Amino acid sequence: MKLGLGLYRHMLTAENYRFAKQCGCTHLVVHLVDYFFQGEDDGQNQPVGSNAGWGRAGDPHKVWTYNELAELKAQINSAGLELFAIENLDPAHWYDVLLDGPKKQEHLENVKTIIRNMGRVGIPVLGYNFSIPGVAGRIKGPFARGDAISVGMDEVDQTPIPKGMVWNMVYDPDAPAGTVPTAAPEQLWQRLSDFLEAVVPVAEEAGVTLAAHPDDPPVPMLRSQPRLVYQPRLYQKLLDLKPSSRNALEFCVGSLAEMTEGDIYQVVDQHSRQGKVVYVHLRNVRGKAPHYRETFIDEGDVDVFRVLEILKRNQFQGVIIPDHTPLVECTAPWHAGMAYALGYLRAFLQKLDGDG
Ligand SMILES: [Mn+2]
Repeated sequence: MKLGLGLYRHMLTAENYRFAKQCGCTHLVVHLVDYFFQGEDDGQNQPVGSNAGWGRAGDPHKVWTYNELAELKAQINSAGLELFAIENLDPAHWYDVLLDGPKKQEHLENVKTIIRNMGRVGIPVLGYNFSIPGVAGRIKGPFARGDAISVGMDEVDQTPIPKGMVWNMVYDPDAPAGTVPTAAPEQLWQRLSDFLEAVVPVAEEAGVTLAAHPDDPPVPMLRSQPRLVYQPRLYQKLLDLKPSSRNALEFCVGSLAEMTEGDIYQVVDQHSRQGKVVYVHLRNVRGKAPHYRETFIDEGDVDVFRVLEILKRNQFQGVIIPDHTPLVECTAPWHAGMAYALGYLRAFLQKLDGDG
């Protein structure tokens, strides 16, 4: 098991690479989508946003190129770290895959191009979240120990999504008035199936693994749109839709633990035994959707050491990252939160692995 850190786009700096290295990480998971562009959040916490979304999506005509990915990888490697995964696609590049819109074929080609570029550069994993509303409808507050600012949920926001927005980001600010029509759950599964059918063969050829994040927050409807993986059993449905070693999971322990069905330890065991866990978002949480709070890693409902023991027993070889943490009050709240979680995880990993 390897320890890693997830970095948002604006955090892709030499200083943060050294921070990760100093905290004991060997691997990075990077976000190339700028969730904070023209948004309300300041980039010092995970994006939360409002009904207006996180911010503006990227440039629809600028799919991530071989050169920029190669340069990013070189910078990370020169800091003594491995670039393990790119997490999330930009809504600007694939909105009509999610919405089944007129540009669907073009947008599937965008995803294929990104996967081929990643394969050529040698970035092994693409994390994605197949969701119309995306990560939306959560609240921020002093929910963690010592009133540390964290994220949670109290009620399910069913405000319809305005046209021009998907995955909680605005891809077309000039879209006509109106809202995105509610899809039927079967339609959404069909869209996922179309996506996997088109993209998995390319991933197989490129040597890139697709890793699916479950719904965050895990509720069956959000912003009047159906969701895919809001209970643990639906993760298996996603895998069964397109059996391939390149169709796998970005395994979010926090989101899975927030689900009302299933047992988190059984879910960890099932998918790590299958070899379907590519990388792990490891955070803690108190409560179940739609009433839960993200907590410090050592204070929620999840026995984190038990999760790590199961992963170890099933010979999980991938990367573990802290996902989100509450903000620790000081001059660098995000970094302090991550350093705290990384130290906690590293202690357990050393104990389990005898890994110096
Ligand atoms: Mn997650």
